[in-house]
Amino acid sequence: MAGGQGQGHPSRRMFLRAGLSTGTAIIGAGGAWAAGDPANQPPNVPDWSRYLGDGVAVRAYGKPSKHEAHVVRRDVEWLTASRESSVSFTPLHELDGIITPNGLCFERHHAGIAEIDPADYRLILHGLVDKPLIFTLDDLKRFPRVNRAYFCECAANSGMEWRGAQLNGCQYTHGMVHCVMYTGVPLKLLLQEAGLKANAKWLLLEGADAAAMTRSLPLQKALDDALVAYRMNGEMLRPENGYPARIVLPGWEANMWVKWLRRIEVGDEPWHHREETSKYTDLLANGKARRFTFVMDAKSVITSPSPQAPLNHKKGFTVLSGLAWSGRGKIQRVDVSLDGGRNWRTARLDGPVWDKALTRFYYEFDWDGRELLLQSRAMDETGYVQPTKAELRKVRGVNSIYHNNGIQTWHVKANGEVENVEVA
Ligand SMILES: Nc1nc2c(c(=O)[nH]1)N[C@H]1C(S)=C(S)[C@@H](COP(=O)(O)O)O[C@H]1N2
Ligand SMILES: [Mo]
Repeated sequence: MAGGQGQGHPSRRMFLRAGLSTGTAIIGAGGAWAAGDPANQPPNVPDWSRYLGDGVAVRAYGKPSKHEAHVVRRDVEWLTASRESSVSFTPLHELDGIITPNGLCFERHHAGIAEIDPADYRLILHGLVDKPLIFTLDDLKRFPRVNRAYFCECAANSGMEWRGAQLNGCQYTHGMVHCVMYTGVPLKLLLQEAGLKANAKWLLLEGADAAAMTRSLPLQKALDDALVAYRMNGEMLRPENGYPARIVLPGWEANMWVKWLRRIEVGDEPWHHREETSKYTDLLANGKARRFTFVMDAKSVITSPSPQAPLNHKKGFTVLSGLAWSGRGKIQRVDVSLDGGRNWRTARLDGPVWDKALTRFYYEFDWDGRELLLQSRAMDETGYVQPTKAELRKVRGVNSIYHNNGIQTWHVKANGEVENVEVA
């Protein structure tokens, strides 16, 4: 029967084509039904049902459908001084659930991606310890390991929005965050193996990239929930995310999540390196810079609709979706406003609500086709409520870049287009 139904029933197929091309609402009301090739649509037998497909192992490492080729990390030209010291953003508007696929996790490097041969990989642990140690990757894999999903957010996420609405899309305004399931060794176990001296208080974490990125870490966090991770979402870390091992610091700013981790020094005070003095500090209105702002406060964003994910129906049942997270624990509630913050309704959390992980929320409503000013507001289990941008500026002034967790507003126009705006 390879001849197929299309050829066998020409009159019927022509009728459907004619019906669709005149725009008659045969099925549904949306424009989406008119799209595509009617020859492949019911009741016809589509092309892809007529031939055998690729066999197994032709695609030895699976990739997304070619129709999803637009779902990629993107950068912003004016933020890209050089490829080696730059950032690419997670396409949040194209994703659902809470886990970020490995190939779509935003990347931020200061000196490009270090290409490390795992056979040559070494992690040195020294300083105020009884017994300095050098671990190979195999050594790390012989420690008891844990699996935990955590969000990782650059402190500069939304930083370009501090003085006003700027970038048109949640990929750019909020896409310096990802959430994957890490497999790794609790850092505490490595420190126990080496034995801490009584005066140990801080650690220095150093990367093996050409930037040798370094940050000071309070010992308390290291003994609490820090991991030396080597897997993300089951497979080994991607080179761009620190292969073969990186530090994971749940809820803390991503700059401290040193990738390509090569050295941990135990000391009794912080080192005051570049990334914690010149960078990753917040200049306040009084001219003083706030330092060591480790924790990422509760934040949320509506990922759809959003500027890169406009509404393509004119009114009716509409699904609003977004993400919320907090460096202080679990998300307790997310509220959504359709009118720029005048009225709030409680969104529906769906999927696991995990400690310091992205949390997915939905709000379904009947859109009357009029303009909307969409906002979301996260609350975490400590009772902290995500502030408005105005509230943030009142406390922090306008000189900041980092730690902008203000409420985002999307303006949905009557034609379904969406724009990044601020409401007074
Ligand atoms: N060794 C090293 N670690 C690093 C960096 C770096 O440039 N070198 N960048 C930091 C910054 S600023 C961020 S935001 C995160 C980004 O992690 P990701 O690339 O996995 O998203 O890594 C951090 N760890
Ligand atoms: Mo960062």
